[in-house]
Amino acid sequence: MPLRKMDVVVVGAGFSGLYLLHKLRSAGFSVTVFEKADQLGGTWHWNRYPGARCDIPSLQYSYQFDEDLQQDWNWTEKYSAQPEILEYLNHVADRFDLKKDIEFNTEVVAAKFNEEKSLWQIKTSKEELESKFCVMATGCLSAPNTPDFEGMKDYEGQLLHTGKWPQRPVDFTDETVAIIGTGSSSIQAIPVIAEQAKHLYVFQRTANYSIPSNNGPMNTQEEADVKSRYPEFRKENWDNGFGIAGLEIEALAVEAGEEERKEKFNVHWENEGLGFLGTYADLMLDKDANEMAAVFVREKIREKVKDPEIAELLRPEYTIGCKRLCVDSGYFEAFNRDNVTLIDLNTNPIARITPEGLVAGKEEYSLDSLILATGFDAMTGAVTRIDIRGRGGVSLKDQWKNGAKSYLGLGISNFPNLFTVTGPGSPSVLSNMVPSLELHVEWISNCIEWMRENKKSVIESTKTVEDEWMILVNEVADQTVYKSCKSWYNGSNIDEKAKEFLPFIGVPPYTEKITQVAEQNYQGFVFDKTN
Ligand code: N01
Repeated sequence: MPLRKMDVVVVGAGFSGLYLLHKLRSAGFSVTVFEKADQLGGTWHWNRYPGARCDIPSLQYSYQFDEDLQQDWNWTEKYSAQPEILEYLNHVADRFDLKKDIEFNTEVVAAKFNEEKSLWQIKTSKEELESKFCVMATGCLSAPNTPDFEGMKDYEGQLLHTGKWPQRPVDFTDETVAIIGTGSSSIQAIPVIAEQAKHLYVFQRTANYSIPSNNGPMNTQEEADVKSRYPEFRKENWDNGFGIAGLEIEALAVEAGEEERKEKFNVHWENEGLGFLGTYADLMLDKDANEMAAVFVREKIREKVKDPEIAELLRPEYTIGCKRLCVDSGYFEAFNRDNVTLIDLNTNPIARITPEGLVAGKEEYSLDSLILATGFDAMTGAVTRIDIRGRGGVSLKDQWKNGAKSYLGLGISNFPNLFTVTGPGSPSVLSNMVPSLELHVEWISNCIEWMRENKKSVIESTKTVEDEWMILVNEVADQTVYKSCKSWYNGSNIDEKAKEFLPFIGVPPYTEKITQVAEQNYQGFVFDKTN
């Protein structure tokens, strides 16, 4: 039987995949989205842990490609919770009739570029098919990192990962629960689980900085103001370094007086969440300025946590922001509860998981539920976990073994007609993800349309342009404090991964660059190279 053929295969039905489907289908291409889950949503489908919500205000963390959509949809909170974001994505899918072209429960397991036919041979969990283009809309934080603790497979209680949370309700009432990890997911989950569980043990390897979200019901006046000028509002946000509203682009902490600085930090602490890092323009550029912000937050932690020994353990020492900053609703306060215990893994390392619980230091913990909040193989994991083979049968996983290289986070040499949305080398995780992925979707869709109009069949990046681009990515990062600690931005959380800084810092210059590349007929890319 002949294989099914299509113009574009999209992998993943999250924010990116949905918009890709809408955009490419509207341009007249045949498109199928493959989604391994039984429903759409991507990140917002998998991350159903208690307390999961966005940490960029919903008026910004939402699509802007359709003015009627952004006018019609009403968010109920400043930072929406996971169920509401999932409802929004379902609304978008229904509104633009997307579900009919999404195949659920279908995992893309392999993709091989056939050089003779200039086609991608795609293997899913159900069939083989052919597609001219393949777009990886697989997300930056979607391949869970599951540490291989000794004895894990023998654990007999409930084992959960925040990034792969079950769809059924999980009730911790009367349970003894342990959570390993204190990143954003854990910081959101802990206050909620603490209210339910009989006892919660928090196993911390590295203390984290977190800013209060001061979340609450949507301020309808603010919403009306934004909606009255939505396009301008979006543009203003986009024009600053991280694509998020309210960031300072001029004033410097090192030039401000102590009182003035403290007051300004306080205003941002109380109102801006992640935007705390935008209190001054030099916080992520200058170590001294950064330390001023870090000292301010450490002092706040000390004020919030009643037990001075616990406060000390919760006090991060490294550069603020070089690990992804967290935003919380009552995280530090949760440690004032009698039913929450903090365990420092540096002095009490996990020796093994047992059938009943775990052993850390000299203590054995008997548990009903064990939660891994241990993060993701970020930015590359979702792509390299698929067996993708390009020219000459080269595997993407091998090509990226010593560091992921990509031209603009969009194209990879040896992998023709394959695009990544928010790939390594683009601002992605150091920007507001939704406008960033919209930018990429539009760029990719316009590129494929341009190829159709200009009778080009195959587009690919070259090693030279991607080497040059990744050098620039690192040179820009070298001018900041981002590389000064271990983080998933530089692969430090995954042992076997190259320790390379992957996001491009700076939304405006990046946007200008990719716009220019497109205007100059996709300068840097090669078309219809003879094999
Ligand atoms: O993962 P993380 P996350 N033994 O990697 C620890 C986004 N997000 O799921 O720091 C013991 O940040 C690890 O310790 P250390 C957001 O971008 C967004 O929380 O490596 N501990 C760390 O404490 C975020 O940054 C929202 O020493 C181990 C934790 O596990 C990203 O997703 C909400 C360990 C992992 O923290 C990832 O967040 C949630 C081990 N073997 C997440 N391995 C929004 O609000 C790891 N750890 C939109």
